[in-house]
Amino acid sequence: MGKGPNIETGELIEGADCDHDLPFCKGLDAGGFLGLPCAVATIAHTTCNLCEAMCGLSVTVEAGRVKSIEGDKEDVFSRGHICPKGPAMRELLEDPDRVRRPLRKRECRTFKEVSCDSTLSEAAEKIAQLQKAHGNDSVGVYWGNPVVHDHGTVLMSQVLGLILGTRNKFDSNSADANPKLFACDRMYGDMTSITVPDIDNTDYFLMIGANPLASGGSVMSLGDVRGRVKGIVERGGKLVVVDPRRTETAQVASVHIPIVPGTDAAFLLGLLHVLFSRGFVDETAVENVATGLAELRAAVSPFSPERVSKFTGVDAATITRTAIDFGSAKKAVAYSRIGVCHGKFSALASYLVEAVNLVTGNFDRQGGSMFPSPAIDLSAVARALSVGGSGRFTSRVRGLPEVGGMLPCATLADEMEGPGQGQIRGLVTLAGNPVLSVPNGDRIGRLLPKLNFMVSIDVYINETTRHAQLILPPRPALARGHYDLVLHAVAVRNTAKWSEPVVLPDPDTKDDWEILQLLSKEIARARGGVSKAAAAALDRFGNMSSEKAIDLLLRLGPYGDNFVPWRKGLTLKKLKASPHGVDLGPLAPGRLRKVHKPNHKADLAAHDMLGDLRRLENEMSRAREGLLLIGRRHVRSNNTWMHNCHSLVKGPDRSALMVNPLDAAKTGLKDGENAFLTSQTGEIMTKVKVTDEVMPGVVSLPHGYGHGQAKDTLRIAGNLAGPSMNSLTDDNVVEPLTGSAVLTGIAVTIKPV
Ligand SMILES: Nc1nc2c(c(=O)[nH]1)N[C@H]1C(S)=C(S)[C@@H](COP(=O)(O)OP(=O)(O)OC[C@H]3O[C@@H](n4cnc5c(=O)[nH]c(N)nc54)[C@H](O)[C@@H]3O)O[C@H]1N2
Ligand SMILES: Nc1nc2c(c(=O)[nH]1)N[C@H]1C(S)=C(S)[C@@H](COP(=O)(O)OP(=O)(O)OC[C@H]3O[C@@H](n4cnc5c(=O)[nH]c(N)nc54)[C@H](O)[C@@H]3O)O[C@H]1N2
Ligand code: SF4
Ligand SMILES: [Mo]
Repeated sequence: MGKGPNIETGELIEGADCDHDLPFCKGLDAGGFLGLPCAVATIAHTTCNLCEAMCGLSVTVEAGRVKSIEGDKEDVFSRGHICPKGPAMRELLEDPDRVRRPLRKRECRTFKEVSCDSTLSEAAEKIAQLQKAHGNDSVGVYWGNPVVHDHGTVLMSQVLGLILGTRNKFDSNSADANPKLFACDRMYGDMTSITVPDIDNTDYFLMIGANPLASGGSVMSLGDVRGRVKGIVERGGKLVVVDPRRTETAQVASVHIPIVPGTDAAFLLGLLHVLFSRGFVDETAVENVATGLAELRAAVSPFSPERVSKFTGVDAATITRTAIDFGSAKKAVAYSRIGVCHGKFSALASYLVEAVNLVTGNFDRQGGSMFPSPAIDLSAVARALSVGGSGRFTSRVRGLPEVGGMLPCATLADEMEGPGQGQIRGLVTLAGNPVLSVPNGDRIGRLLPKLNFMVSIDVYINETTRHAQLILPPRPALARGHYDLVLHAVAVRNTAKWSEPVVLPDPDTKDDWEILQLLSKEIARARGGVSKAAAAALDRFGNMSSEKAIDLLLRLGPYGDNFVPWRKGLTLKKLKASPHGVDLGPLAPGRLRKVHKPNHKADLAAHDMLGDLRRLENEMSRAREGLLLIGRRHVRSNNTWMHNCHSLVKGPDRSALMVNPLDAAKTGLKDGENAFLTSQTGEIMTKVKVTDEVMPGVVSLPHGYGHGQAKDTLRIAGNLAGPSMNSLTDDNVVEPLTGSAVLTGIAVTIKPV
């Protein structure tokens, strides 16, 4: 027993239990002074969970409070790199607007604090009532992006999904990576067989629709983002960025190729055309690792650089040169991300990126595209939880396909609005803000108040959660243990790291894992029975700690000791002894392990993929008019939810619409003035920034703004300028194979206010 800090006030509580084993309590990292009381300033090591870069953080903790946060120079993956959001984790922890206790809505529409137990059982009763009266599908769920950033939430959200037994499950992946995962499924036979660029060893990196210097990298976890991206050019390699905007990444690249939004599939077909026609494809070598080469060659033959040039806005000579450089490089890799995943042809384009790597012999080899080998086998976890696969069922109203058991968020509003059996009457949101994130989010905002019941598991009262009757807040990230279950599986180097909590959790609070666990149990109880699979999942995970789950999965993983104890493999205990992480080595060839097609050969001619070429041909023959809207990310922002941190939003307004000087002149717009931006879906007012950063014909707006509606509960964000980009995007338009949202290349018109 010693002095324990109160996390809310930072005060030391005499006689509070201080045998909680946290590094900061015992001064372990300050030089092994075991047993020092909590009041001693110590440095604890953890991992930032805000983006995919997995940066190691060194956190100075004094009397239970976070004093400062820096990059952890000894972190095996991030090597000291952080961005401004890492230190802002302190503000997230201390933000007076962060929800700390469960809340129930009152008649007057404000919230009141209530006890956790009563909220959980109340939520469960309401859900069970609706499901008993109207069927399981009457309760919908929306899981958001931070789910991926917490191991407990990734696992336990699957259990809650099983308990609810509803088809109406939606997630942010349908506005994110699904096209890429779907392409991997078609190419390699599993949605979790995801290739990442071997950035540390490549000579030529073709980056399409991604801006890691702002985003930290995505489906390519990049510790030390700057070092790794700049490293390509510094060691004499070439970085080529294909993007309608001259982004932060394009500025450090060897070449920037501006492209008309939504046309990447045609650009890639042009590249493939040249690679085939100029003899860069070694047929024998490719046929050792892939099937369908002849079909692919035939399919790309109509798409000469000359033919795709007008549509893509990239001249034929540039396409030809890029293909020749790629084909001639010793080790080259193509990679695409959100700019491609948000296009109308997102799945096809993502597939063609894999094809470029395959036909040039850069698949599954050093410096090319490779499969990581994480300490926890994500594919095995996905199989065990029946995640994976697509098109096994479709949505009720529009018949859109599921991916990984989840339906497209672009049809969430339809399922809430469309009457009949299966209409959503109750909603559970988990770490998501669909009002700002989903295409035509305003429509979701109009429908949420009409629900019979809504419960949100979230840390803020924001544009979405303010409509809930109950809000269940989890512990903040710094007060819980952390393992990157998902991100290690898409990392450019194999590492593993467990992070202990760095501040003492308030004993009255629960983390996401516990909230989901208890809610699942309460629902099962209130319903008086659940499906066999759900009961089995609850049986397995319902009483386990999330730490225990990670230990188990590590032991079962490829470096674990469960089956071969004498190998003395990885366990949680061993990871705990290495607070800067454990390096498991560079990426290594993995085709035999990861390609689940006949003879472990990738499929270059999946019929639905090549079948989509006809739709592309149609699009290419259509006339285009007006301006095309694209999104953007800034290093000081994170989707919709980090604008309440003063350190991140201070300084210049970053929400303005970027307009090329030529378009500004045509439309009579001046820098700094306001303009109306109109699409088929809606109209917003925005400030204009005239800049040649964006190519002519394209305008760029960041997503994640539009906080005016949550002014009372997000006191910093609510006063920021900036509309929601998703007031303009159209929920009626989706990529047809995956139902993914189309969030780039939106036709808009603009006029001065
Ligand atoms: N126009 C346009 N739309 C887009 C995009 C775009 O580029 N342009 N990007 C898309 C992409 S890639 C994504 S991933 C989605 C994101 O879509 P969402 O996931 O819906 O949005 P986020 O802003 O990530 O919302 C995160 C929510 O989780 C809460 N939260 C934060 N930490 C925790 C936690 O530890 N536990 C819990 N329970 N809650 C927490 C926050 O308060 C917030 O409410 O948006 C998509 N929408
Ligand atoms: N700072 C910060 N970091 C983040 C996030 C954040 O909001 N802020 N969000 C996180 C999330 S959820 C994700 S999914 C990742 C995303 O990570 P990235 O994929 O790197 O995302 P962006 O930075 O938006 O880069 C996308 C780029 O695509 C370009 N683009 C738009 N349309 C097209 C097109 O049609 N074709 C081509 N070729 N390019 C196009 C845009 O101009 C933009 O530069 O970032 C994560 N990290
Ligand atoms: S790049 Fe920034 S937000 Fe991403 S993990 Fe590192 S510190 Fe966190
Ligand atoms: Mo995302």
